[in-house]
Amino acid sequence: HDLMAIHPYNPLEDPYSLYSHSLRNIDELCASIVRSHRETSQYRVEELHALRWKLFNREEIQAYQSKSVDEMWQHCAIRLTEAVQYVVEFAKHIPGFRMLSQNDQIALLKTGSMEVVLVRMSRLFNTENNTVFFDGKFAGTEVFKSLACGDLITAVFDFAHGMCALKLTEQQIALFSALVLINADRPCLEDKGRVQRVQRSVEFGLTHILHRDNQESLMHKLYQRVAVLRSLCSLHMEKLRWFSQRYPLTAHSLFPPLYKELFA
Ligand code: MHQ
Repeated sequence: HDLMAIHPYNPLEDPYSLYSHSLRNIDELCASIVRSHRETSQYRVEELHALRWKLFNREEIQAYQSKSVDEMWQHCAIRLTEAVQYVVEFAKHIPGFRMLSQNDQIALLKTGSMEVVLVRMSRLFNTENNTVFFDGKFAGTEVFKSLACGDLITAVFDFAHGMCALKLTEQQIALFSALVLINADRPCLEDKGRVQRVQRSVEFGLTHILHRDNQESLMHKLYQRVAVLRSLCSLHMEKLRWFSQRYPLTAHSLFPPLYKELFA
């Protein structure tokens, strides 16, 4: 598998083993998830804020719009795959993730990595002008016109807008991303019980920080966002099937191997 190298099991590193359960506290769990998010987040929020004024100009937008459908799909598939690779790194440092079987790690990433990319995309979103940081500048929906999937782009931008409205802190985004990924209800899990234990600890961590931030009412809103994420991902899969039927050669030979492994 391209996805990751398996790590040997070490009970001392397992936050759910008898050794460490009583030692590790919830603050430590949250701190490692937040650290992992920070170290794999591609761009820091302050960095993005400083770049807010950098918009694509008319000629640059024109250049994206005059790309062929398959050229633009390939381009976005590469960008999306880069973002997924950072999410894989993030996952590996969620306490408990590496103690799952390799098959279960892959099953969680197959269904969850795209969802986490979309959660993270809201950090790159400017609600003032509905643009997202893409290829070094802020891009509106018109930049993605030649993908020929306007409904998906609109839905993705709406989702980012809705996430921004929640005004989450980086810590809340980190814990929410971990919760999106570690979901015991995903299909094809070998050891559902083990995933459930990790999921409960992450849930507990998120509850803990929301309580600390005096924002417990966010929990309900976050679970509503999860339902939207599911529908966005099935729309993405639907568009990919449409694209692969039309442009089988591009989909087969020019898409990144990891993109094919995850979504094909
Ligand atoms: C970047 C920021 C970024 C910006 C835009 C064609 C295809 C593979 C899928 C994001 C359908 C389109 C894109 C906007 C759709 C899923 C596209 C539309 C990381 C990548 C990311 C998040 C792009 C990912 C792919 C998105 C969501 O730093």
